[in-house]
Amino acid sequence: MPIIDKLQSMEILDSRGRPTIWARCTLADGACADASVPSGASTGSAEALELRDGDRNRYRGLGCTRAVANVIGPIQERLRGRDFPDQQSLDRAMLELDGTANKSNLGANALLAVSIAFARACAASRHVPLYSHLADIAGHDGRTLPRLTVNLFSGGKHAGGQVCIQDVLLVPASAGTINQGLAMVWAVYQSAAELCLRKYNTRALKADEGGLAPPFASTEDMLKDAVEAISAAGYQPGRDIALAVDVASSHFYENGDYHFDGQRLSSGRMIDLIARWIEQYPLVSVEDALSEEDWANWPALRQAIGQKAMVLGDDFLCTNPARIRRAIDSRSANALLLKVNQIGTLSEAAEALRLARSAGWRITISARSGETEDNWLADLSVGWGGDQIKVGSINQSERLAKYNRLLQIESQTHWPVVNWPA
Ligand code: 2PG
Ligand code: MG
Repeated sequence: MPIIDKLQSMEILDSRGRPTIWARCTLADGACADASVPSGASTGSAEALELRDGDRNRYRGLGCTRAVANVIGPIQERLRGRDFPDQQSLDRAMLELDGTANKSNLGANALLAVSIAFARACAASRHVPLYSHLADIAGHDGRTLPRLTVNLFSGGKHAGGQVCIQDVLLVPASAGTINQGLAMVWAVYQSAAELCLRKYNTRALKADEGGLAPPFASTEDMLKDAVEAISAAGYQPGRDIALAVDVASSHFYENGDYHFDGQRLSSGRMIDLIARWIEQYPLVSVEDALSEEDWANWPALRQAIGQKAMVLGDDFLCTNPARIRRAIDSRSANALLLKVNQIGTLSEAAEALRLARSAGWRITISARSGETEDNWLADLSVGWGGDQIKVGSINQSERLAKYNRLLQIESQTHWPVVNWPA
């Protein structure tokens, strides 16, 4: 039985150079493991609270020393010496201690660091890989690897807003393995970098997640250029490599309108636009096409494009079981973007996963724009049977740590990549 002997924690820096939190959990049997927590920039308003210090004189208020102190102090005091037979009992104890709906007391960042470090320590104690242990937590028994969705072009909050939408991603649809998928994506990324130099006279300027971010004249150009880069790399758009987009539309939604490429679009016109993109471009997944507040129009969005593409909710759902339940009941989406730090503990994220699966939804397991070199997300994507994994681009070590871990898992298991899109 896992008894917690000690918790340690400290402030570290994420891929944007902003503070985040690291924790180490040591069990009474000597098993010991670490975890680092990522952080978003284009966050949903229903996300659990990420506790920051607020001291403007240090990291402009972004310090995480209060979250660290919560781990070493109250959380450790509550957990130390206690026996937690499973992940749920550990997470429940922390939630009770926090006592708030949005984790504003202890901080979702503090809770998640402990939640994941504990899971890893338990995996070490059982002498099983982390993905197997995570599969047990979620009650998942599949043996597949997720399909890659890799950021090619960036805009929105990750690229200084030079264009409205946040990501255009490559989906190596014909790749049978992670290894093959990465090689295909790499080739397209090189073509796209050459295209940027030729068309926009920009060197490979990279956004927060490593995507290319030239000054596109319009969003439509971003999509056209992606298709051109796929062809230039010798692949057939749609058949070999498809596209996905994160519209991240909550960030340009104001007073009921979408302020898109210099126009004001109603929800209906926004849906028409996305439906046209699906006809014109090899798009298989559309994330946050409507705002997190625009509940009334999500059912029409799903109705319009749900047969052809994943209608994926990120800011809209915030990995929050209550929001997912409402979206299932109102037939508002057909896929969940799962980010554990949006909700704060592994157990609650596992509940979100089960709920989405029970409705037959697809799952994308996602990193954040502010990441660390920790690679637990790769294990999570395998252990929880993600249909897709979204980690950002194919550069920068905080992204590559996850891809490299996926390669490692692939070489050990030889499991196939999920057959999606079929
Ligand atoms: C998103 C994520 C990852 P952030 O919107 O899907 O790309 O961004 O971590 O900034 O919320
Ligand atoms: Mg998103």
